[in-house]
Amino acid sequence: MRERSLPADEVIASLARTKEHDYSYDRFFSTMCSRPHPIAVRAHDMFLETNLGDPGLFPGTAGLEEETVRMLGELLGCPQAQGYISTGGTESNIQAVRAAKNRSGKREGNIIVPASAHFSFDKIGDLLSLEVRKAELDSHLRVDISSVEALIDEQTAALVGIAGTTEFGQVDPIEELADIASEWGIHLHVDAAFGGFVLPFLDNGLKWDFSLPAVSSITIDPHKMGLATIPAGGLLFRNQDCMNALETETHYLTRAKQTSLTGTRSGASAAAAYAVMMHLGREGFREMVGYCMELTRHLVRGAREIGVEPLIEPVMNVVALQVPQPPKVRERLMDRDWHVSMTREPKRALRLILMTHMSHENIDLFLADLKEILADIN
Ligand code: 0PR
Repeated sequence: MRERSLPADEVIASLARTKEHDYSYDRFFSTMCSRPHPIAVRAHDMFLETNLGDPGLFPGTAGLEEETVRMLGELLGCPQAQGYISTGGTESNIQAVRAAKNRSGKREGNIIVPASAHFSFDKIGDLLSLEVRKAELDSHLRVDISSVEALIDEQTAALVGIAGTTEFGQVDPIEELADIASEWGIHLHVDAAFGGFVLPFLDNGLKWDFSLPAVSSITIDPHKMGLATIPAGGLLFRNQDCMNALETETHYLTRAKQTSLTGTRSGASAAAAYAVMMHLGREGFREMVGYCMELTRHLVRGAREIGVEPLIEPVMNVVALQVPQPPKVRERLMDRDWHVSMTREPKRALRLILMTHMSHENIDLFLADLKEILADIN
């Protein structure tokens, strides 16, 4: 650290120069986050100094978090759901599985996740000393139910289904997983970190949320399609028992027990998530998701015109495009300042997420570049 003070405007100018090295959201196809909604930024700013790690000092903010959780529960078919605003999908998934493990009493057990699960489940296996069994996918890239059945045993502490897979935007057959979960009396966790703010606004008839009685917990991230500021994750449990299974005694704080993973945690994210939900309402979210789906169709249409097919017909605003030599194509795209990612083996493809920051114009520019690159490497 410096010895002497640097004037505030010089510090800020230096920050601005540094930020110029970052890339622009306008050219990001690889991210599940977006520029936050302006009202989220204002709300975040208003609640910057609040700490929900010691909620008794900030009862107003704590009430806001409760109301945010209530709205999320309502969106997911269970207004009385219990939970909290976490730092993101990883923390929510960790905590959901931790609750399931603690309640089941299976200390050295296993969990079954689809092969398409987010890498947060690998961290969970390590952190919670659980074996992470990966079930195969069917030809639509949904989890194969017979593979789940083959992996389950008396030591299974939780089943996981994904509503909006990270790579393909696919939705697992959650109804069928729910049948297995109730037959075995096992916790079913649904990872809707991405899909939670998409599926309720799509009218595709899929059943995947708390409307299925066997669904015990759901991850839903306001900092992805919820347009809130980072870090804002959502963790919801159908029953208070699961929250109780996460309790730690906090002797000297304003509340005697804590259920969150982190101690000190900002109330700003909860305020941001609350603000966006109140401001947009279902109507606003339907419009926003409609726009992202229109971008998705525009991309797929344009890709087909240049002879590129998606791996699956997109279910939500995630597209996996089949191109020859995906790593090479991606590298060339990156050279042209297009930020795309790739799905993993054995289904290597270009992965694109159509978020609110994307535009039809930029999709057209991207497709023109992709066409040139493909012609060049063939
Ligand atoms: N579950 C699912 C289904 C996810 O897609 C993700 C993240 C998580 C859990 C974990 O969420 P957190 O990252 O909030 O802990 N999916 C994105 C991904 O890994 C996250 C992301 C966002 C990656 C922005 C890159 C990026 O620029 O692809």
